[in-house]
Amino acid sequence: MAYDGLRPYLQVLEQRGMLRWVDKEVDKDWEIGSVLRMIFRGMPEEKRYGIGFSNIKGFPGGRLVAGVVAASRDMIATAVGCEPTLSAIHERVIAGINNPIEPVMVETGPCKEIIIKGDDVDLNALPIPIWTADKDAGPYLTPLWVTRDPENGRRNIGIRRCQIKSRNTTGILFGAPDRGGAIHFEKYRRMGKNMPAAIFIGADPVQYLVAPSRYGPDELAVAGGIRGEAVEMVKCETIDLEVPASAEIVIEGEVLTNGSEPEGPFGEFTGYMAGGRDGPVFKVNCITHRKDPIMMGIISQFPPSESSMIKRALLEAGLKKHLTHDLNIPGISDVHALEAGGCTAALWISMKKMYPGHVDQAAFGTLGYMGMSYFKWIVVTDDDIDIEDSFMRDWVMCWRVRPDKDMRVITGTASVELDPSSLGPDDVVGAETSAKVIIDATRKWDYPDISLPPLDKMRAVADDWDSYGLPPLEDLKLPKGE
Ligand SMILES: Cc1cc2nc3c(=O)[nH]c(=O)nc-3n(C[C@H](O)[C@H](O)[C@H](O)COP(=O)(O)O)c2cc1C
Ligand SMILES: [Mn+2]
Repeated sequence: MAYDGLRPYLQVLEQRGMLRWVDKEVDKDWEIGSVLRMIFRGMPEEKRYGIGFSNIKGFPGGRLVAGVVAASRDMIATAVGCEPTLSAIHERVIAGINNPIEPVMVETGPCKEIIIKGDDVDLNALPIPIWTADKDAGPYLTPLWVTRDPENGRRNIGIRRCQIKSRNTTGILFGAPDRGGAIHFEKYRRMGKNMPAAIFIGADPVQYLVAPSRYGPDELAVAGGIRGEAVEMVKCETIDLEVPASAEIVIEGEVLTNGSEPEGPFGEFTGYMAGGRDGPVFKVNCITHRKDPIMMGIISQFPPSESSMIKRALLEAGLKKHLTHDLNIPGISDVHALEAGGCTAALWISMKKMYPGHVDQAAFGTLGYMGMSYFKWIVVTDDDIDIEDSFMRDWVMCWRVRPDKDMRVITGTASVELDPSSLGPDDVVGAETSAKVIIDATRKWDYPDISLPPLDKMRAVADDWDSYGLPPLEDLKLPKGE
């Protein structure tokens, strides 16, 4: 069943104990971000929930929700409508990529209930929080940006941070020049034109989940494929773009291609504060919203976070599909992007190695798909290893890798400015470079058997554990195998 916007989805989350409302008055400039942080610092993944704030100081009647897209795997499964396992999520996403459903245009929708134009536009009327108190340059949205390629007309959506600067201006961060939105901006800049852009906030959660990924076709068509129903779109008021009809809030305008203003710093998904240099300005011409709009944010900053959770599930799915279906690489068993790296710095692949070059094919295929700024570390190991298990990953690094032969460093590659190791203290943005390490952690010959009792014997004992009169086993880990 597809959710027709944010509200029916929030109802389901609430019914399942995955959304709690806070009635206590909270200060959006320090408190909301700090309360939300506790979701990721104070409880195990399976217990996490999203939070709604209904009493925001200075915003009578205002509401804000965050952590409602990807606080946990169960929540992502609720959003895409599948069983709460990572493999079911991957399957659902891959089915959506393979069977996209194009969005459809409708005349109007709830996002047009209130229309504010010209001098009446005031971003400060919206309860937009400061996420990392005392450190961020100001309030930030984490919205979905819609732009169109000026050459081929293709639409793109992507999540980008958006610093509120005045009643009608914001910043935008193009963190990597190889992304869809950044390429659009560069094309407009070369044409000497400003880039029309629309932001939407508070939509069907699937739209938030697909936006940070790189699926090829229009992400909204992929969202349609995942939901099993087309996303309904309406025309913007002031620009030639379309936005989802059921969005809570839409902000229309243009990103100026001449001139820039200071942007940031902002607490980033890497775990560091980042930015605090010049960046483009988004000039807002029109805001449309529902009568009592619900503000929505994504918890990013230090991992783990909603940002790392989204990227993990959705990016892994796209990568698996790319390696297996598009590049036709045999034997790929699993891929796992590490949340400590915000799911963009370190990747593990497990596979059944079959021929010389097979490991490289998987590693370089990954770099080609993700763009060269992603994944500094790629480790490829055999399919007997559960790469979800951090102890097994450490074991593989200790006993399946010979450092002088199995590790390859590729120097001078692209990177992102958000990675402080990519820039010296005096380097200018754009000068960042980094390196890739590809580790072949597969067995290079017929390595000895592992020193555990045979699997069938361990299973027999585990199955009959009660008979030994011992307390129950906890977190039993058996090797992968038949
Ligand atoms: C919560 C969140 C915030 C993000 N903020 C930014 C950002 O400010 N700038 C950026 O370049 N990418 C950001 N990203 C990553 C982009 O969404 C990602 O690179 C995506 O590919 C961009 O879309 P595009 O390729 O369609 O342009 C963010 C991702 C998430 C999940
Ligand atoms: Mn995109």
